[in-house]
Amino acid sequence: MGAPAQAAAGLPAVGHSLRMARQQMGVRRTALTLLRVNQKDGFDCPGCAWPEGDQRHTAEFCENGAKAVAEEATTRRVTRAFFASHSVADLAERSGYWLGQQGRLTEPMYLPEGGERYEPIGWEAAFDLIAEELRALSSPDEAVFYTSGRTGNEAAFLYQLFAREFGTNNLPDCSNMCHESSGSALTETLGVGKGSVLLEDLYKADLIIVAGQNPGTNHPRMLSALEKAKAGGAKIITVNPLPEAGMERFKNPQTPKGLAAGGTPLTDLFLQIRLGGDQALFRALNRMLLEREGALDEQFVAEYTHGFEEFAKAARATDRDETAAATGLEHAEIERALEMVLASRRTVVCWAMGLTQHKHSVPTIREVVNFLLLRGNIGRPGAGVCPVRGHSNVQGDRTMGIFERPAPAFLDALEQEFGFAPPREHGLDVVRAIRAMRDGQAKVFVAMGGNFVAASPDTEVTEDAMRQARLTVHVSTKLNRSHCVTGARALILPTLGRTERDTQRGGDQYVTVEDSMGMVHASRGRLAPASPQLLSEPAIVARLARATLGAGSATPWEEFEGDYGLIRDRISRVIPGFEDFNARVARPSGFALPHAPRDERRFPTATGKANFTAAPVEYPRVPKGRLLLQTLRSHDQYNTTVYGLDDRYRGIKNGRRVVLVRTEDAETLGLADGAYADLRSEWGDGRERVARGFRVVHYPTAPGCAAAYYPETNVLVPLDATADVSNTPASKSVVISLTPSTAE
Ligand SMILES: Nc1nc2c(c(=O)[nH]1)N[C@H]1C(S)=C(S)[C@@H](COP(=O)(O)OP(=O)(O)OC[C@H]3O[C@@H](n4cnc5c(=O)[nH]c(N)nc54)[C@H](O)[C@@H]3O)O[C@H]1N2
Ligand SMILES: Nc1nc2c(c(=O)[nH]1)N[C@H]1C(S)=C(S)[C@@H](COP(=O)(O)OP(=O)(O)OC[C@H]3O[C@@H](n4cnc5c(=O)[nH]c(N)nc54)[C@H](O)[C@@H]3O)O[C@H]1N2
Ligand SMILES: [Mo]
Repeated sequence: MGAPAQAAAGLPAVGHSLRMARQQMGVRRTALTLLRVNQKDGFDCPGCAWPEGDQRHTAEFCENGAKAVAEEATTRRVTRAFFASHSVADLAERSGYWLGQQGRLTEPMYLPEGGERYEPIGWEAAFDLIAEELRALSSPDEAVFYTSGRTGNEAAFLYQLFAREFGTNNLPDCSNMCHESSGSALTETLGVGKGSVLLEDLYKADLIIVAGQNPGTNHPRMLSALEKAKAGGAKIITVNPLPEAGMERFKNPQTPKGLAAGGTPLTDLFLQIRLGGDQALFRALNRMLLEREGALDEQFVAEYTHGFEEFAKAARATDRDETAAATGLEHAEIERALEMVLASRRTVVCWAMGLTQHKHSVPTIREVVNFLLLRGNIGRPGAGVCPVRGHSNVQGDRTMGIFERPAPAFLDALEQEFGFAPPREHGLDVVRAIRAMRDGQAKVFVAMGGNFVAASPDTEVTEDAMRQARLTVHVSTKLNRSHCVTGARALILPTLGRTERDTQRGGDQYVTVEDSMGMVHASRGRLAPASPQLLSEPAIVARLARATLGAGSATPWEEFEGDYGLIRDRISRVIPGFEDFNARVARPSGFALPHAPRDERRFPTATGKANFTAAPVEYPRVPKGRLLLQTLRSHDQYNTTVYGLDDRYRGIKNGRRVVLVRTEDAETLGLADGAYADLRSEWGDGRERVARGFRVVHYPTAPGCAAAYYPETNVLVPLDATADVSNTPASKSVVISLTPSTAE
């Protein structure tokens, strides 16, 4: 443990990324690969969903993007000999970090019922086996088709098409655990469940509020955008229980000044809020705006919105004591924020998991919308909502129909185009899928990427649920925990990554992705595949569909596999905004999807207007002697993939079992800096949830709050502790007790 860093990026970041890349790929491959990241003729960085913009640097990637690329383009390999020498029981004892370090998967592997190790299996035998299990189900709804957000648009479209032709809407995805609360809140209030700003809008903004997000680690290229916005005169308010290095100062590795000097201070006002206090904060700001003469954009409110009176009544009733209790902020701090809000004509609010993973996340994000509506900050250049997405194509997957609650219009379009009747009942999301497996109602689990058992809440419950399944199938690039905790039978289907050349009958293929701001563009891999036996994701889905649906399907699966352009033709006829898809995506920068509120101040909601909402203010109540725990990412991981054991910006080295607690709180509990403690979750359903042997780190987080890394702390997040409406696990507000213990 050392002192937390005061600045992010700069030369150390360049050094770290190159060292990590060299260890995995060697010098030549490192240079060839990294120079292709996010270039117009290259591949989309598998790191995050932050957009590229039109002017690109030769090195258009960040430290963590380089790690994501190195993780995939590694020259290490997992072969059949590896599986022969490691039983599944042996693998289940290993850490996620160790599993990932073994390298790329190279051929399909099968774990037979009662078997101790995975054995090689041919592709056709693997598809026949899945088809046989699927057809044996008493209802298609006994199958679950999960997706993680790296899957390209073409594979995602085919995957949902297959699931629906098979007969189910059971299409849970990582979004259910991620930005589902944003989608729910934005669809209801603005009519579109996506962000309303483009990169240019950030540069035009007067004020950018970054709430519940750690871009220095999770979206490092966003720091360059914030730096540029500041150069154009924008102010930045950061709302976070933790002082995060990236938001303090940024040393841009793309500029000589950034490399040499102290970098740019980004945050003008830091509001160190309590976990879960954001709805109260925005409500308080809204009340103050209502009280201030001339603060509202009255014309906008009158012309474009609905529900103002009811909202204003609720907001005027806001109580100062409640705001203080919920946020932990001084009234004067909120007043300073208010002055900055009033000085701004164009305001953007950016957020990520700090706002989406609480019980009251949906009303929190609705309150952000109220805040922006009051001053007409939707559908104006330089203003809007900016939920910053995680996985590089998570937004695109949803656009392609990966959703357990598809809109009727989408299903109508599928029916029209493909001539079958898609199921209309809603399917299972992540939490409901776990319950269904636990209760024996879902029996086959297929995952298009991801690491379901490690990413999902309530690890023990989820792992037991997985073991109840008849068959679990994972389409993966790397080994992970989900391959070790399986149903009665299991398959690992190895697939191509973004960086790799994808050659089909119709020649070399590219795929397309959509970034966090609704820009769609092509992604082309150049590296030779990690093994000649890999199949692409579209090929895997197409072959699985043929094996399962057989002559019963009129869909030309084989042709789709040979030429992804044919898939894009179909997408262009089913999904609005993709007209003339093949031609438009051939342009070097791709194209922007339409967004009615942003483009024309049109709000396709139930009322036809932008909706103000008036929910009661909620915030987590923590019993005396307990802390509120958030589970978050270190600087050296990508979700469940651990790159290394350091969290450089937070000053933590060589260990992940740590819990960050404010000094005064730790001392009250009798826990010295560096002491060991057990974390016990308090949910009250009689089940013990403990994470043992964590080191306590005295750290300047907000009072009463604690932080520890995910996925290790998913054992503490109860399956039933979810956000209202969106059903997202509340992994940023877990009530815990901390008791002294010893190292595990
Ligand atoms: N290198 C790297 N990049 C990634 C990922 C990765 O794991 N590694 N993951 C990707 C994915 S899928 C996602 S979704 C994104 C995640 O990106 P983030 O949302 O930035 O990820 P977290 O680490 O969960 O950080 C949550 C941040 O919100 C703050 N926070 C927590 N609770 C609250 C709260 O109640 N109020 C406020 N105001 N702040 C709060 C935390 O202190 C922290 O700074 O990153 C994506 N990019
Ligand atoms: N407690 C807690 N839990 C959380 C969160 C939290 O903040 N706290 N965050 C949640 C969030 S925001 C998310 S998005 C989820 C993430 O949940 P997931 O998306 O399920 O998890 P990842 O760790 O991103 O998945 C990594 C695996 O994906 C596979 N993979 C990588 N690239 C590819 C590819 O190109 N194709 C295929 N087929 N497979 C590939 C590799 O095998 C790798 O092991 O976790 C959620 N869980
Ligand atoms: Mo995410």
